[in-house]
Amino acid sequence: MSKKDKLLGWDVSPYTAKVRSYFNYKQIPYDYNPPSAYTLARKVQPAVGKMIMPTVFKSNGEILQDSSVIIDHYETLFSNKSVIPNGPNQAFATLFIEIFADEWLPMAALHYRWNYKENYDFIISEFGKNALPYFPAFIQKTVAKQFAGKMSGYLPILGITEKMRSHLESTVEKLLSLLDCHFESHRFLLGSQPTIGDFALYGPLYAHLDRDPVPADLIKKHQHLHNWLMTMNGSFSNVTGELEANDSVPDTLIPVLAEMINLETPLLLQTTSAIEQWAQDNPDTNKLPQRLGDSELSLNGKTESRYNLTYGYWMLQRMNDKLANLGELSGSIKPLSQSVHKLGLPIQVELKKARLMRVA
Ligand SMILES: N[C@@H](CCC(=O)N[C@@H](CS)C(=O)NCC(=O)O)C(=O)O
Repeated sequence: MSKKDKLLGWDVSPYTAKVRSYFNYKQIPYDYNPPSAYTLARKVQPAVGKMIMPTVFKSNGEILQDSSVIIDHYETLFSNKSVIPNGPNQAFATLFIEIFADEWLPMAALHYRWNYKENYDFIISEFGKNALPYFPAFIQKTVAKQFAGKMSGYLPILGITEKMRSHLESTVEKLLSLLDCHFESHRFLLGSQPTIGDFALYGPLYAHLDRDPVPADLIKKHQHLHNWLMTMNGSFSNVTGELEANDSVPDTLIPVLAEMINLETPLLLQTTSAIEQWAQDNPDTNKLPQRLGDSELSLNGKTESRYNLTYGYWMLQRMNDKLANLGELSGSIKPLSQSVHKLGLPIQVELKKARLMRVA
């Protein structure tokens, strides 16, 4: 019997791609196990609180969920080639990019997958063969449609309605061009070694935007970005370089980071304010709701209402905790980080069974 830890996830899942690429880079031995619907319902949900991926079932019986929790866990076990830099500027840059990739990019990932109808048959087939591997196609299809309905149902929850689509696309195109420009002169975000932001960014860019059939050239037309994606998709056997010296963040990454901060910080601000209010109103409750009312999404000056989701608060706290002992930010990162550092963290939370809990 295999003694390796098991990574449970599907190829269509961005957070699974994030962890898989990380494991490959760190040369962590693992088995890749796409979970069936039965495994998701009977093993994953009872263990981690939700039918969700990725999860890791360790050979010692431990079960881990949340891509960031998984990576943090293995960073303590495999401390060589750490994916979280020691310098505050580089740590801030890569951890914020992780937040952006995990929390903002799902809007783009879900939009391109579900609003381009040409993708539907492909995704239904992927969901079906993963969920019910030994069943006939017509049964796979029926079950897959239920998964599909749930996933596409996240679009309005995130504020991606008809009127926002073209603004989302132009925002994504701009970001991809900025990234392409960066990767023209740098192998990874922070030099010649990947960091956590690379893995997080790779997740949705690969698993949705590049892998889904349509739009076929969204990533591929950006040659340098596509080369980076291919490296992230491989074995990393020829990756031996280092981070930029002296905790510096490449000039070409500054506009990328600035754009990501401009897009994500207003959403985080609405989350932190709502949590502050919730904490005042509910002094005796520890379990935070997943949604605290609505917030406003703004793209190119067009606005739409969306759910004010609380999970991002935990990611922000996690970033702040990691930066706490690394020293002062400097150079062009310092002014960029100000709007992020202004975000208050009124309470301490922890992630338990896919829910945020106030730490007393
Ligand atoms: N923050 C989580 C997000 C995981 C997540 O949303 N996974 C998706 C697939 S990529 C999922 O399983 N969603 C099921 C659902 O939302 O019900 C992580 O980083 O692991």
